[in-house]
Amino acid sequence: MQQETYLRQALKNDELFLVYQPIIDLKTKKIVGVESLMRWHNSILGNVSTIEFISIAEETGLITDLGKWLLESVCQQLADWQQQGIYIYASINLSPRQFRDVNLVDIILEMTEKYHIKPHYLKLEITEQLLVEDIPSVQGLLFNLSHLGFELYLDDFGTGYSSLSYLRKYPFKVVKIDRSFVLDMEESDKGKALIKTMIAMAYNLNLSVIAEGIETINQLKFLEAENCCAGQGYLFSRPLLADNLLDFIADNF
Ligand code: G
Ligand code: G
Ligand code: MN
Ligand code: NA
Repeated sequence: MQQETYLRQALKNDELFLVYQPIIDLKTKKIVGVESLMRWHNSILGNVSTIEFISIAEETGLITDLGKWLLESVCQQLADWQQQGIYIYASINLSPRQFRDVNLVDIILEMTEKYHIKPHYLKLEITEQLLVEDIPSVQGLLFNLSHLGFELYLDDFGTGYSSLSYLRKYPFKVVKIDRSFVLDMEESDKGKALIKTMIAMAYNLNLSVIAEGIETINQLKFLEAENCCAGQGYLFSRPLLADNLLDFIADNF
């Protein structure tokens, strides 16, 4: 397993970096936040797909170190933006495996405090995969984080088994409608009905909604008509390097 060996050195060698995909308020059309996405470029392997190296990191436990690096990098970036008067939030993706580390809350607190970032500016994206096993310590961690002010976003919403009970049981603030639903929406009336229902349900539960994978004007118009609060996707922007994000913000803030 060659990639694992390289991944172990990636942190030391400064081969990981982050890109940020704008999250847009669909009413004002302004950027309100970004989703942070990890990238890896190795001189021998080239660009390794994120799904690929994240899954290696999960299997090997390297995800713990990657997670620390991610938190520090994002907090540093948020501090940098705030110094420039740019107050947007950043979300990060957390793997189930990271919740096995009881220090997760401490690390999040340590990094946000080190860079003077208020919890409100760091959103935590988790998937149902974390919740299926129904582990008490996980529930404890999630409530802990939520009470501290770190909002929980349910990622890939609709793709798992029983999202509805999770919405009742865990302190989510936002559901992120998976891009497969946004894609289906244009294909069929059933697809449209599904999105409508998901948005209405979220609002009835006092949750906010972010639609993912918006690629066309038609998708956007439909989501606007359903009062979907926020969205992200190639129609607005691909994930960007921090420098390029500044240009995007200059036009959309
Ligand atoms: O845009 P992208 O190809 O990066 O996303 C691929 C997948 O990898 C998505 O499911 C995304 O949630 C996940 N992912 C991206 N960055 C991170 C990260 O920093 N940590 C974790 N755990 N997952 C990530
Ligand atoms: O699982 P998660 O939702 O975290 O993954 C986000 C993934 O979606 C990333 O791989 C990101 O690059 C990708 N993505 C973001 N916007 C779009 C889009 O408009 N279309 C497609 N096909 N993928 C997108
Ligand atoms: Mn995500
Ligand atoms: Na998703």
